[in-house]
Amino acid sequence: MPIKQITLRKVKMRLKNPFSTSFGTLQDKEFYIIEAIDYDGNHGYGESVAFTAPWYTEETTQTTVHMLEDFLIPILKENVINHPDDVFELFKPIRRNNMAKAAIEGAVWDLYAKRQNISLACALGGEKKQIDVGISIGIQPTMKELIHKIEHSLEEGYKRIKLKIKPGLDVELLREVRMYFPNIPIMADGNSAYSLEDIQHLKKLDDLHLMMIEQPLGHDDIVDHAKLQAVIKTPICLDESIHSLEDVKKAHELGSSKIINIKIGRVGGLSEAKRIHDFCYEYGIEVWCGGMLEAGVGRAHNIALTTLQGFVLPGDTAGSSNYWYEDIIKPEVIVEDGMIQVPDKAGIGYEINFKVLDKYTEWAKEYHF
Ligand code: OSB
Ligand code: MG
Repeated sequence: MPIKQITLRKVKMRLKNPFSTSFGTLQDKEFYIIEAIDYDGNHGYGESVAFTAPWYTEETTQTTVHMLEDFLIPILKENVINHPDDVFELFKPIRRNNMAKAAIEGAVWDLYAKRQNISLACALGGEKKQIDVGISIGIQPTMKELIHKIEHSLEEGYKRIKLKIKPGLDVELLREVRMYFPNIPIMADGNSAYSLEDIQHLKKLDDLHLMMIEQPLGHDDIVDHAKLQAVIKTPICLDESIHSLEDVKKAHELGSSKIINIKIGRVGGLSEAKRIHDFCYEYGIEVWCGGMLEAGVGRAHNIALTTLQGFVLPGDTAGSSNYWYEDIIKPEVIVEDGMIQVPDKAGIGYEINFKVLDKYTEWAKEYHF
């Protein structure tokens, strides 16, 4: 799979609505689009997901470009790649920096699928033709706005509602939401805002029949989560704590969670994401695809991954219009009746909308191999 050129683009796009979590508010998304070009004129695309500040994981947009330019692109240049899985192996000597690795590996996966003239979903072994979709709603300024957002999301057909919580805006808030919507599928995401000292408080969540509570405790913890899971009925889902298949195996052994949120960027790419999926499928651990407020390229990768059979729960792969006034792909990702139809065209299955991409591109650089 000889690569002729890598193009790196720095992109900045404003979200329609600021997104607030227990760790802060995000208004502008800055990311890189990586394009891998072969000698036959095929173009593969990947998108980086790290934010500008390291509050979700340690990576940032700046660490991403450092890794790409000074380590990862040179490794691709110096080595022969026969299959996208090789990229993960080649990047192994570089510790962590999973989001930077995933961005470039994603471009290679798309290129690989396009060279075979098959969809990325098919290249990964996914068979679903449509996927169920949920929506993640950030912390809202008032209860009225939150209820309004939920109503709107239900009208659009989203199959489960994820609400961000933080100390002071949790049990009471969810209880009130439950009074308005007694039966809808709701889950809560704590984004590591709690500790074991909150155990009595978190136990109160059990009365609210939530689908799950996502990452309530430390961003790097699996031990305390196991202690919490032992005393609450609500299933725990790990997000921030999972960076690899090894992490999943250890969390499973300890009983730290019943569900795993798989994010391609957080685990270092599609190859590892697929391995995690395969392990979870074998051991009966439910998985779903998480989101990082991606633009169209990253979203397309998430959709392809979700076609694997073990993705039994709706993911955070909402439609383009939930995030952007205009997306960098065409067609944009559309959610109908809470589902996305998986494109069957080669690779990610969506065209790049260069008119939009160029508009939001701050700079671009080419690396000739
Ligand atoms: O914890 O899953 C999270 C967004 C930014 C950082 C972390 C998270 C999220 C989301 C939104 O929940 C997911 C999405 O809609 O892309
Ligand atoms: Mg989360």
